[in-house]
Amino acid sequence: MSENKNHNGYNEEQIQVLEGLEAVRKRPGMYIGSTSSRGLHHLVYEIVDNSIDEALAGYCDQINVIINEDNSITVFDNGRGIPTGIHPKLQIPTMQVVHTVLHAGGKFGGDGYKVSGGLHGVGASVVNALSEWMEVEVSRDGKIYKQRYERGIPVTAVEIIGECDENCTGTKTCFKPDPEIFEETVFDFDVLLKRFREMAFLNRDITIYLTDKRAQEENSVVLHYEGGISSFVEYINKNKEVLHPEVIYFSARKDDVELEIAMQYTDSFNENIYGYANNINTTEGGTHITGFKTAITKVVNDYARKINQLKENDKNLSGEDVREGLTAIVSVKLHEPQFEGQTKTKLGNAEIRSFTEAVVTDKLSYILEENPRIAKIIVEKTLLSFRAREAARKARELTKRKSVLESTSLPGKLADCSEKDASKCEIFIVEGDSAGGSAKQGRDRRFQAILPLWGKMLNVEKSREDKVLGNEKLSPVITALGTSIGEDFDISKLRYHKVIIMADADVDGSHIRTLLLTFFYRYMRPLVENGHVYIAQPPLFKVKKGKEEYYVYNERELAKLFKEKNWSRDDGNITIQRFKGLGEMNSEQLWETTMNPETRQILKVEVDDPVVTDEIFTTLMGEKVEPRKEFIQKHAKLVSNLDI
Ligand code: 28F
Repeated sequence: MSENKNHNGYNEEQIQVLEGLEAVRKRPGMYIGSTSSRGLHHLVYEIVDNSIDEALAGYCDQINVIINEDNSITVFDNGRGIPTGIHPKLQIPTMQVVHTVLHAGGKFGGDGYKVSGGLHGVGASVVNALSEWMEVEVSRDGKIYKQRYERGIPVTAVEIIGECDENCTGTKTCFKPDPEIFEETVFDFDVLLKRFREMAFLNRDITIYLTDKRAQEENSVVLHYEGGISSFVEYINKNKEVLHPEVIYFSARKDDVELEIAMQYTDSFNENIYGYANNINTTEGGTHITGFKTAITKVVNDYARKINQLKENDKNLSGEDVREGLTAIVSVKLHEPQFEGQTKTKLGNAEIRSFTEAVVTDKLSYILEENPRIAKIIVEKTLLSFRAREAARKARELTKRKSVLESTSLPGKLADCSEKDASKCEIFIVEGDSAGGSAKQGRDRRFQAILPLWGKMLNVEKSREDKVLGNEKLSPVITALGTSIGEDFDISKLRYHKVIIMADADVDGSHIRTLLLTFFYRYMRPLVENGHVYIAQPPLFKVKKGKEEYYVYNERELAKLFKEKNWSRDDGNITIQRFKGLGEMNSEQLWETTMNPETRQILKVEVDDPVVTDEIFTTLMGEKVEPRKEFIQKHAKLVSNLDI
């Protein structure tokens, strides 16, 4: 510790620490993505990641996460416990360094598996800076050490508060997110449950205990899956029709790289391939996914030829054909992951591509040889897809003029806008001709296009691409957006950067909205992932009192209006009109309340977790009725005005 201190008694290092914490509190979004509910839950992941790192290093197999009554969080593990000795360079206890120096969390340098990488690796010091208070207890060397911080600044020294068994070691961190930073400080049990269930699937040796102490009856779950990522595939497929009962699993290790793959085919038409690098969901893919896809296409083609299902001069089955209906987890653990891409979720390590390709080629071909029954099922499924795609292609060739993808003519029902710069344009996809009519009248035709929906909407969850292209309700949407669908999807051809679904606030409206979202998610996924899809929020009520007129969007706002105005519901001259359908508003009202960018409220559709999203679409739109009934029964309790 250098002696020279500035006037308020801080030395060089301490000033650097204070500046670091200050930077975090000034721009928290730079460190945890946002200060919304997503950022709030990120704090828990950062702390738990440190326990996971300790588990990946082989020293911890139990992690406890507790949501306390005051919405503070307690996490503790049975690892070695953060070292409490004086840090050689900074001359303060290492335990204090880990929690006050930015990015000091790099506890293993290059020689361990670190969950943290990219956005994920901000470490405990950022959580500390964004917490009203944090208390850390370390048990090691037979003693219990404790330190308390407030908004990142130590308010006690590292003190010994007790003794413990020599072999009782671990780290316990309690923290309360700072309401000065976070708009929302209430944790969502289900959000944490989904994430830690995923962690338990990905790390079969770890048990995660998640407890919610806020409700009357304490809610606690134990997350531990012996089957690891095979159990993960079973979990994802639980509401799907699987084509072969057993999950295909294989793994390999070379130097410090560990690769695990689990896969199982279903009768659905979409593919669900999830990649992970050091437990981080690589939503933008990367070299492990490329290697996997290249290899399975080759192996399935070779096997199809071997059993004469593909003749000598037949062309190869495409990757898309081979992956139709496939659920797979590709999990790789490596010491120096390079995360690339917009959201730092694309694995860039080149050596992983060839490694994955070699392992899959070697292991999967052996498994197909040893299991001809499963192999035959896979080849048949792939051939089915190939033939359907050929049929769709031929249908397109034959009806090229009319085909929805190449036709230059836009759908007759589209009222286009004059602006040509797509980034300034919006398209409202409107349910029903009457609403479509008033939307056309009410809109600003410079940058707002209207496409009224008509005809029978298709549930794409159960349909292949050729049916989708031919559907009279969807083909105008495909043509109007201009991007094509599936493998041909090209976001650069998008004609409107806001695609706004405008449907009635009733059951039919919700159904249309869900069917459209299923279509966008299954056949135009990048449209959703890049944040182009929105949901219009028409007002639910119009409240009139004498000359005064208010549009209100939900029950909560209605109650707030009455409270602010000190009105009472049985006040005779007040009238409350409930809008059941968009058609009940004239074009001015529709413009003012739902379309005018200055006054409207639109909801951006965001994909938080692809595994959860797939599960919801499969449950709500898939073949099996039972899971849908369970889902509705479970969630219907929470819905106030459920029209049955
Ligand atoms: C509830 C949150 O933070 N667990 C942790 C360890 C263990 C070690 C460690 C952590 C900084 C630079 C090393 C112990 N013994 N749970 C946690 N468990 N950090 S955080 O080291 C951090 C030091 O280098 C640890 C030997 N090596 C590492």
